This record gives sequence, structure tokens and C-alpha cells, in this order.
Amino acid sequence: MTRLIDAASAGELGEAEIVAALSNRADAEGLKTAAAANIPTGVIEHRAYKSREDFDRALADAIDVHAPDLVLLAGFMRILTEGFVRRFDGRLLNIHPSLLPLFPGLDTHRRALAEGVRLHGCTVHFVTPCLDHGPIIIQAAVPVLDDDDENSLAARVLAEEHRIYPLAARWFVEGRLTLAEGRVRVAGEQREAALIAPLLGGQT
Ligand code: NHR
Repeated sequence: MTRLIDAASAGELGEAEIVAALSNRADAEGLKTAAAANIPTGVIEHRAYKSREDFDRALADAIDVHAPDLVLLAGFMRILTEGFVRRFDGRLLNIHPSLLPLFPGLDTHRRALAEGVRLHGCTVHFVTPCLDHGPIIIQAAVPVLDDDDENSLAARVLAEEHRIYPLAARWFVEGRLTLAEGRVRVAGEQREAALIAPLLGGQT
């Protein structure tokens, strides 16, 4: 969330203006960053609702107050119901810390290390009711190094998350993303642009 706010301030999101920052956690770091940037913030505590449907409806209502064109999940850790996802169909994005469809769900860095993969990374995708399986917009790959632990690997992936999420948001805002048959097309980009693969030569 902090990175997206900083990106917007730096003009990296094109014409986009961040209209609100909402969280289910009052202690989310991004809320402080948002408040400091004079962006309206809100907290919708999931524990205050008796079902996922009720929480999702309250969250969706809080989002709609700001009438956003695009909704970005950033570190959001509650699985969203079909009703929520449908309400924001085609304008709800997530960034996931793995090269999907590998390692959907939680603990992706631990699982990547346990499997011994040599390539890991992150994925920005449209959110669908099927967790971490929506159409993919952009991915970044990073090497897994022999000495990596969860923290070092997570940090290498995070640096790429910070690069590709603002880029995907900018493409959306510029109207360059189209969806057909479950695949995303990015208008006016080099073919390779939606795959970021830095430093695969070996250094960190
Ligand atoms: N909701 C839908 N419908 N589809 C997606 O693709 C979603 C989603 C909600 C969140 C982010 C996701 C991630 O990229 C995300 C994608 C939380 C969990 C999870 O298991 C899984 C994936 C993601 C976020 N959450 C537990 C739950 O019961 C709670 C875990 C916790 O609180 O620590 O909701 O990683």
C-alpha cells in the first residue's frame, strides 16, 4: 500500500489518483502513509461481522463511497467471497508473491524453498472467485540463491512487487488491458514487457 501511494505521488501511475486506503487492520502501515499524503483512510474490522458475506458487503460499501475505477489488493489477507469479487469484476487486482499458478495461497517463500525451485517471483492478476487463479497481467522472476532463507527471498521478491504493481496499475488506468478468453492483452507494449526478469545472471 505504501509503495502504491508513493508511486502515485511520483506520477508513476499516470493520471491515477488514489481516492482511499482501506484495511481490515487498524495497524496497517499503509494507512499511516495514506493519512500523511492526505488520502482518506478507513478500517473495516472483519471481526465485527458475523460472516464473510457480511464483512465483504461492508467492505464493498466502504469502497463504493469513493467510486473508484480500480481496486488494488495490497497485503490484503482475507479471502473474498464471490459476491464481492463479482461487484468489482474486471477492476479488482491482486499481487501475489509467487509465479502463479505455482504456490497459490499462503507461505509462498517457505514453500518455494522447500520445493527447491531455482526461479521464484510475483504475479499481478485480476481477482476472480477462484483464489490466486485470475487472469495474469504481469510477472517478475527472481533467482533463488543457495544461501537464501525466507527473509532474503521475500526481500528479493518484494523489490519486484514494488516494480510491477505500479506498472500494472498504470496500464489499467491507461486503458491498455483487455481480457479475452481468460488471457490479458497489454496494448502498445513490447512483447517482453509483461515479464520482468532482472539479475538472472546470478548476483543478488
Ligand atoms: N479473494 C479471492 N476471491 N481471490 C483472490 O485471488 C484473492 C482473494 C483474497 C485475497 C490475496 C491472496 C494472496 O495473494 C487475495 C487473493 C489470503 C489468503 C488466505 O488464506 C490466501 C490468499 C491471499 C490472501 N487467508 C485466510 C482466510 O481465511 C486468512 C489468513 C490470515 O489471516 O493470515 O481468509 O496471497
